[in-house]
Amino acid sequence: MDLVREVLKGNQRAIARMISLVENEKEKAYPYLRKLYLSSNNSLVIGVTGAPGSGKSTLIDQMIKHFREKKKSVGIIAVDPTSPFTGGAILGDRIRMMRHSLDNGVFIRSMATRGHLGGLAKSTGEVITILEASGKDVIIIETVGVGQDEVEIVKFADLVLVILVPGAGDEIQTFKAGIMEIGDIFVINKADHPETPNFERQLQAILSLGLKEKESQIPVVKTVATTGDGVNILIEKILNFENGDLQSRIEQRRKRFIRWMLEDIMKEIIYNEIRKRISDEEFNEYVEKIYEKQFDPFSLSEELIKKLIK
Ligand SMILES: Nc1nc2c(ncn2[C@@H]2O[C@H](COP(=O)(O)OP(=O)(O)OP(=O)(O)O)[C@@H](O)[C@H]2O)c(=O)[nH]1
Ligand SMILES: [Mg+2]
Repeated sequence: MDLVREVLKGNQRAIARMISLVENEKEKAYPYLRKLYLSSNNSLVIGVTGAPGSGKSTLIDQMIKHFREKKKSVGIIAVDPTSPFTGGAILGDRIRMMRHSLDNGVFIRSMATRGHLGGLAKSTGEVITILEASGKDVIIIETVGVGQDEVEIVKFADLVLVILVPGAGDEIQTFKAGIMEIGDIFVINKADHPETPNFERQLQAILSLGLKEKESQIPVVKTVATTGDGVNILIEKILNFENGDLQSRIEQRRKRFIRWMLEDIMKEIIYNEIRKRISDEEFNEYVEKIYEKQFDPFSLSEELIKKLIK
């Protein structure tokens, strides 16, 4: 199978194979990624973040339905930051969105962060590239917004939805400042909860505090993901965002994403080149020597890189 051609055609199996290649043998994936990158169009990348159990997956499932009705194809990446402990959650996400799995215009993939620094699933950038190349109009990244690290992920999205639930008033007060800052649209999900009006007032008050003069109010949308109530309004806001005067912001974000990807790829290549020159045995010896304080890791890394450059 010509992997590149099939991915570009949107062949589901080819997309899955390409992603596995990226996850398991990144170096082998580079030749494909080069071609895919240049053939990819710009998808709208939406980050969805919020506390565990706030209804992200249920909401995304509803969003998929609406985008499909508008004939937009959708790719979903569910990033799981603490994979060994929430394996069940991944399964839950899959099941929740399963009804779309026979639809050729929907591709769903769960990814574990595998302890990568920054909490970012190690290959999220590449997976976005693959999904863009496959012609997906919209790409949705689901991530649990528990800490600063996880928040990093959605920074690479064009648009970030922060999902909150009513009755979490204390949570709002102590909410990681970062998560409040990155939200482009705030969603109060589980709006069937009686505390909703009260919670909305609190949220609006906090959001308006952070506003600079002349800045327009950040949109707040109420949804009940289990029934789909309010999701049409959310979709409208998202599409307004894309078509509105926020193009320059999206451009800035995309350049930031490229910058990050470039750094990540360069690190990966340098590390791989060094590892090609050192056996596992030798590597373990270095670890031992650093442990015994015969070496420090800083000088050793520098030395290895210098050797490589020569
Ligand atoms: N009452 C009510 N329940 C909801 C709503 N949305 C989601 N739920 C329920 O909340 C639970 C968690 O939903 P998920 O969609 O799995 O939440 P999540 O944020 O994806 O969870 P994690 O991925 O584990 O962080 C499920 O039992 C849903 O049925 C809602 O609007 N109202
Ligand atoms: Mg989920």
